[in-house]
Amino acid sequence: MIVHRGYPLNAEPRGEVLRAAFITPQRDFYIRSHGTIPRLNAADYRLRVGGQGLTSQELSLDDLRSRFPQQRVTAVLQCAGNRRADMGLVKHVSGDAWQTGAISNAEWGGVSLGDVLRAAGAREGADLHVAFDSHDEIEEEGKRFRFGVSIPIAKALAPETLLAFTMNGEPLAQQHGFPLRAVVPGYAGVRSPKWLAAITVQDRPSANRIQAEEYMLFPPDMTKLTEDFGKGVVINDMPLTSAILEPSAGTRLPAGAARLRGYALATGQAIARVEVSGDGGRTWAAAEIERHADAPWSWTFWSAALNLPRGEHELVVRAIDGAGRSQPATAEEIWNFPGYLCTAWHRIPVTVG
Ligand SMILES: Nc1nc2c(c(=O)[nH]1)N[C@H]1C(S)=C(S)[C@@H](COP(=O)(O)O)O[C@H]1N2
Ligand SMILES: [Mo]
Repeated sequence: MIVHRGYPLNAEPRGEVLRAAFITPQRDFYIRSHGTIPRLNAADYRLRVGGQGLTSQELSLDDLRSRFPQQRVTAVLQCAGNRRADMGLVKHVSGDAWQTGAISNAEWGGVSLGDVLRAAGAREGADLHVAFDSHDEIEEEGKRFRFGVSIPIAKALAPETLLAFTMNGEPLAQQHGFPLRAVVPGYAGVRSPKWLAAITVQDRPSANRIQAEEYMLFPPDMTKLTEDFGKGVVINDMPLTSAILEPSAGTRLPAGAARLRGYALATGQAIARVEVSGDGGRTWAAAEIERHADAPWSWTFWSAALNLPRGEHELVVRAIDGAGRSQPATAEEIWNFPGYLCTAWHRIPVTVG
């Protein structure tokens, strides 16, 4: 793992490790934490559920398992800061310099959040939000608080959204939210809270700092000094993206055919095509789709062979979705000071010969 920070623990797998398995083993799955990693006891764990129109309840893990049907969903979790390092090459950005690995794919097992909410009396309502409170303690800019976020109730009731207790058939590891976390497929990783304490249906988004002041897309002319949360767009759905995981940036390759491998991802949609370039994006060739997403929230693995002459080259990848949309060419045109949603064509320098 590339460890960006030991506390709070933030680490990502190296490209070739991430590319080695379509379903990422827990030991290789990226870790993004904002504070403590709580040690919770499964036997006396209770989840509080309540809020507007709901009968308040406290549910044990056994209650969840016995009262609701088991669900499994294969879904990518991706941090909104994935590939922030590329945006930092344009101009300074705040936050950890994630490379291409603040993303992983798992088969999540648990119960449907919608089933649990409906059983407590929840009904769809245009302006309702589902707020999550977690057990971990965070300290930021002199303030101490517990992690909390929210999602619109429509997404909370959607069939893909889970309360998960397993990853790839094993109990969640402590750093991934043991014993229970939410998994909100297609949304930025931040909306999938770990170590859940309480779920509340309410008429407004969570007032927690993580929801109200972070993970927002700000206009390009805004800086930390002129920060205005009223002008931020809450990051929920993740945009189309792709990356080269092999070779890694700066590699020296033998002359001849080079093999490129990576991932591509479109939220809840199929990837129509992946294209690669060996000359900085002047000419392109179609990559092979090595493994289709085969589930709406999973990623696609692609690979391509490029014949490269001796010298310095910039390898590039971009993905195209079913509506013909692609990614922005440069990080410059999407730069924002917290370095979120860096979905520019992924470019890596290599030397051949
Ligand atoms: N309670 C809690 N949930 C959390 C976080 C956290 O710090 N605390 N980090 C969020 C962010 S920003 C991301 S990207 C994902 C990362 O999940 P992982 O560490 O299991 O990969 O968890 C989200 N859920
Ligand atoms: Mo994140």
